Amino acid sequence: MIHHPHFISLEGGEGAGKSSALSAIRETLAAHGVEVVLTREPGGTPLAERIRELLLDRDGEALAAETELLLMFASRAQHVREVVRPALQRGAWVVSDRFTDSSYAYQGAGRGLDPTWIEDLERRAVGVKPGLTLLLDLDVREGRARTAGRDLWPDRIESEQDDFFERVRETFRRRAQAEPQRFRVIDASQPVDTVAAAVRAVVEAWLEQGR
Ligand code: Z5A
Repeated sequence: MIHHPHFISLEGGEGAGKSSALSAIRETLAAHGVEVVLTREPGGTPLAERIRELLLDRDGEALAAETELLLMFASRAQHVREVVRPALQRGAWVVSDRFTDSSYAYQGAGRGLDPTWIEDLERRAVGVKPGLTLLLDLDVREGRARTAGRDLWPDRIESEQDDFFERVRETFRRRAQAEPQRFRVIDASQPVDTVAAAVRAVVEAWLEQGR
């Protein structure tokens, strides 16, 4: 498993504020004159975006947890080969809105699937980890309150209950504790500008460390 220093992922629960954090990461990197590829999961390539539609469609056939996990990894395998690796190989930085940590949190803890199965898929189908992962940590109810007005038609995963999202949050936090060299946890309950400043400081420190 390669930890690539130019690969950054952003994780967190619903409504944690990933959109403005992504902008802060992109602006900080761009100010240093590097090429930045912004991408997301599930998705990031035309085929992976089609898989995303299957995954989030709340009106379609019910998805078995195992199907959901395998579709997440089908999307990721394509994304890694078509976007992530080629960009890293040409010297660009890649910033992904979610990556494999989300599968441990949502399909592992949320759906109750065996994490050793996820580890195996990660090793065989992905092979790369972000060097840096920013976790926007936020109380579940606060996050859901933020998106309540926006999500009049919540997607399949957003329609889950609070206990599902509590397990997701707990797993992100445990993973961050277990890998402090990769994760930086940011308190996402702070005002938008404060969160953005914290994100910029983390990325600046990461760039400095890589010099
Ligand atoms: N998923 C999975 O299950 N397994 C996997 O392996 C992967 C993903 C990769 C799609 O992801 C779903 O796929 C996701 C996990 C699952 N499902 N869920 N739930 P997504 O990233 O597209 O969906 P999301 O996480 O639900 O995105 P989101 O709800 O849009 O969250 P966000 O990007 O963090 O939210 P935002 O748009 O930046 O902010 C939400 C609102 O809060 C907005 O009105 C902001 O103005 C407001 N906001 C933001 N920051 C603040 C602060 N600091 N204070 C007050 N208000 C704020």
